Amino acid sequence: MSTMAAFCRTAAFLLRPAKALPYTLTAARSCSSGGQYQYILVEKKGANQNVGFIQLNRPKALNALCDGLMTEMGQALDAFESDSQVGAIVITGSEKAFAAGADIKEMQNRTFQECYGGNFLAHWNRVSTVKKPVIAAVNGFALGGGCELAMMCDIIYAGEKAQFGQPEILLGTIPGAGGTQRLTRAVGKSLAMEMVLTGDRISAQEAKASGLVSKVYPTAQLVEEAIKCGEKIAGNSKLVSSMAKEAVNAAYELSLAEGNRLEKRLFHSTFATADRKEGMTAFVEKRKAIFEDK
Ligand code: CO8
Repeated sequence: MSTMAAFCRTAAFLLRPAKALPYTLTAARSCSSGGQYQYILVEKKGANQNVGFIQLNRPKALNALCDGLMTEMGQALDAFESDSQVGAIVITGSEKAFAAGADIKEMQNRTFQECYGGNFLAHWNRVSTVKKPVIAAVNGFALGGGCELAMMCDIIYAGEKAQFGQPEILLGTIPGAGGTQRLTRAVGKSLAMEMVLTGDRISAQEAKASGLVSKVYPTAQLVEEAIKCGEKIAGNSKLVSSMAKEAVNAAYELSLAEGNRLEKRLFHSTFATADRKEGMTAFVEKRKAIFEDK
């Protein structure tokens, strides 16, 4: 760590307010990111301030995912990941657009050599490696990289006017951040093929029917509902939630036998936690469990 970075961290710690404020306002963010976020709004939500909240904030470009935005997204996720108060994260956009895709203007003149040599947009992957549960609250367009960003999250809630699509084919390219893989696993081969090969979009209702999203809400209610879901998750043991997330995600990677073996090991591991003991004891004593993430 550079001397300046170390100084910033120390100063941020000393200046830290007693009650956590939105990250956009804290000295910690100013130091570690070299200024306030430019492309996203970041704060903590919920009655207990235990839901990390990231709102994409490039309204004029319909939240097109430029490199700077995704870099900031990674920084915000890193901060929430190491914040012991935060037990779930919500990512949302605006009512018009969750995100209209990777930034086409930024990509327009790129060469193969630049993309391949520089591993173009590899850092997008950060969204899918967060250990804490992440909920996408999708209003409006979720197209191309926007749809892929939503699918990197663990749960997708949609506003009733949301539209999902992988229109890369219309630009002479194909999805590059998991669209062909995650969409196929979520909605099945026929619909995924149709979307990827035609560029046609599906509605929130179709997304719900096909299993891409778990709930559909009126537009204005969506974010509040996603935060409520985040609060519910954050009220459980954060340690055990991460284990549950790891186990469900393994279903995408492993054979049934390997997945069941991993699940069993993680299940056994919960017996090494104080939270497992507390959860079962609270049930027997007919009281609400108090989890301490231990
Ligand atoms: N990139 C850059 N700018 C965009 C994008 C985008 N993806 N989408 C919209 N904008 C800009 C427009 O250029 C316009 O800007 P300006 O006012 O300066 O001209 C502004 O946003 C508003 O857009 P529109 O005027 O087009 O708004 P409409 O309401 O008429 O249309 C649409 C909305 C239908 C969403 C339309 O904007 C559209 O089709 N956008 C492009 C959608 C698209 O093709 N997305 C896929 C992009 S490719 C991709 O995501 C690949 C991901 C690969 C990731 C790889 C990781 C390793």
